[in-house]
Formats: sequence, C-alpha cells, structure tokens
Amino acid sequence: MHVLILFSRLLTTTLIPSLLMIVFLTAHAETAKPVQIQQAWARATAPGQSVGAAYMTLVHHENITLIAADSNAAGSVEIHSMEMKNGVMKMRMLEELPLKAGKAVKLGPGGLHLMLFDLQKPLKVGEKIELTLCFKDKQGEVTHQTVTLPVKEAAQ
Ligand SMILES: [Cu+2]
Repeated sequence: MHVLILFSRLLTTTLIPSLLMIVFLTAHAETAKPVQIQQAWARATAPGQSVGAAYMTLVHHENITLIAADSNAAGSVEIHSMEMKNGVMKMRMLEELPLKAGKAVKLGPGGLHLMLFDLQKPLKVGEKIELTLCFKDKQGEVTHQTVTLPVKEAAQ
C-alpha cells in the first residue's frame, strides 16, 4: 500500500510536471523554428572600400519577412535588389524581403544582396563576420537570428 502511495506521489510531483515540460518545450520549439540560412558569405573588399555585400540563401517552412539586418563589421546594413534597366545595373533598397513558405530565396552577386555600409575595416578572405537578421512572421512576431559568415573572393 505504501509503495503505491509513494508511486502515485512520484507520478504527480515528478513525472507529470516533467512530461508537461517536454510537451511545452516541443510546442515552443515548433513555433520558434529558425529560418534556414544557407551558404552565407561576405564578399572580400579592397582597401579603402567602405561598402561590402553579403549573400546567402534563405528558406523557411512558413511565410516570413526579412525586415532588417545588422552586422558587427558594418555601421549599417540594407536589403538591396539589383537589376538591369536599359542596359544599366540599378541597385534599389528594399524595405523588406518576403519569403514564401518553402521557397528558397537566393541572395547572390548581381541580384539580391545585403549591403554593408561603413565597414570598420576591409573584409579579408579567411576572416569571419557576424550578421544578425531580423524576421517578422505572419503573427507579427519579430525574431532575430545571428549567423557567422566567412569572407570569400567575389568569384565564389
Ligand atoms: Cu547594394
């Protein structure tokens, strides 16, 4: 009899709370699933050049919007698009970059990029910089994700 009481106590004091904890953590992990940031890199810059660019591929399982970015290597970061207009490459600042559920958005040379302004020093091949991306989901919740990206030659 005592053993049974002890067991049921154990169940209510230890087992059930820990089970609830597991359920809670799983549910939380589901909503806070990060955006996949793949093949991120920053373009090496020449001495004296104060602007740079960062590239990557972004994918998320549901609609989400990139609304801002920040870097430890730059004074400010802007989302830019690039396109040919009447034979001239035009760069444009975007207020935000929407990602459609499951659709990879590629940022790369000659297209979408994150423009790094006021570089503290030239970006050299082999170095790493940090980039924090700010996303807003469809519920309006804003999350931040920090990635470390290698500095590579432009050809890559
Ligand atoms: Cu740009």
